[in-house]
Amino acid sequence: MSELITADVLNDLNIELPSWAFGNSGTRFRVFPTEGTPRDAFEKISDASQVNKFTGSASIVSLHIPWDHVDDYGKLYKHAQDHGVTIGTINSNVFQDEAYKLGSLCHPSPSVRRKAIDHHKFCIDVMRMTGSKDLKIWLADGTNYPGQDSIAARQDRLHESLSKIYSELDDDMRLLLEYKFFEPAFYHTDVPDWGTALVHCQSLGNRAKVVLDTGHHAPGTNIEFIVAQLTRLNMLGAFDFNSRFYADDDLIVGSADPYQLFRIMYEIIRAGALHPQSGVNFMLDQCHNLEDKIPGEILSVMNVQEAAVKASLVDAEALATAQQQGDVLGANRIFMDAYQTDVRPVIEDWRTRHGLPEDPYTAFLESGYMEQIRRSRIGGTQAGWGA
Ligand code: PSV
Ligand code: MN
Repeated sequence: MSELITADVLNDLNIELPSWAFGNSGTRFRVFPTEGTPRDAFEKISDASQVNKFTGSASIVSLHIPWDHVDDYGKLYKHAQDHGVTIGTINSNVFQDEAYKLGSLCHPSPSVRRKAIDHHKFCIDVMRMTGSKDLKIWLADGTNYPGQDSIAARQDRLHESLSKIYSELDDDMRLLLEYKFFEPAFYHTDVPDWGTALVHCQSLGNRAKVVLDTGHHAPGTNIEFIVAQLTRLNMLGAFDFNSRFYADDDLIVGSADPYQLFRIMYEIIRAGALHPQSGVNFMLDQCHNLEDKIPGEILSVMNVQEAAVKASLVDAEALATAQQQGDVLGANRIFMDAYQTDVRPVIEDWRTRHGLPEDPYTAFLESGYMEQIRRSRIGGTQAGWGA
């Protein structure tokens, strides 16, 4: 197989980086700051552009509003351009204001729902100012105790609120709805699963799509099945990639279960969804609680690159034949053969051909950028949750 393998599938791969991965994060027990952490969205974008510079596969940055709120979005847009990246998805944040204690778009009070809808209108304005075409909505809405609120009424309120937001979008903008099975709500969550997200998206219109965050499922869930189902319906709008051992751990993608990442990428490639025109965004949604953030993002991009190349090696013809013949083990061996191939040499070759360092991680560490930001970013307030 080795003479035939190539990493050219990477020509199609463009990963969106979350601005918040460059800020401080932690658990509810402690947020440990790191030296050189950005103080604002400008510095986050500068750091994100380093990931693209060294990997060649990450030229889009996703913002979270109000975490990334700035006075002049035109200036931020220009700053991104000057750093060779574009601003991608705008994430609305309706989970940190005092008013949202009992929810946002599903809240029992019309005035709180109105406030949350207005925040989304503002996010749409930010999209217009930054060239973004995707509005991503993840809600912390839900309840902690049975009987606390009507599950059904909350679904009705959700539909009504989402419809109002959807009607504000320009014709070339999309609404991406993210599901998560629990947390921060512990009894029920208002958008807990892909079925609920799908039902709401379908009732909104064809510019509403589902977001799949790999950390947002019960342990043991077959995520690649969901990918296969949503891609066949043309309803998968975006990924939030990360890795987990227990709950929504937000660890570096591919670190806990590289084989799962491979299986997901296989479904993506099989469905032709890796192509930039497919409408599926590949975003990372990670937190770097202990490790340095930029190297953490670089390693994440490298892990996705590796999984994509491996997945592209599955011999489709041989697999189809084995499947038709009911050759259970033969089919599985074809699949595993691709996963077990060491693709690092062909990826290094792809990088060399594209003027990139063979090992982006080491090249970045040797570039002096970390030392420079540690030295220069003195004072101010480091960005983090709630910043
Ligand atoms: C929620 O857990 C989530 O996955 C959503 O995408 C948020 O916007 C993101 O994390 C950042 O907290
Ligand atoms: Mn997410």
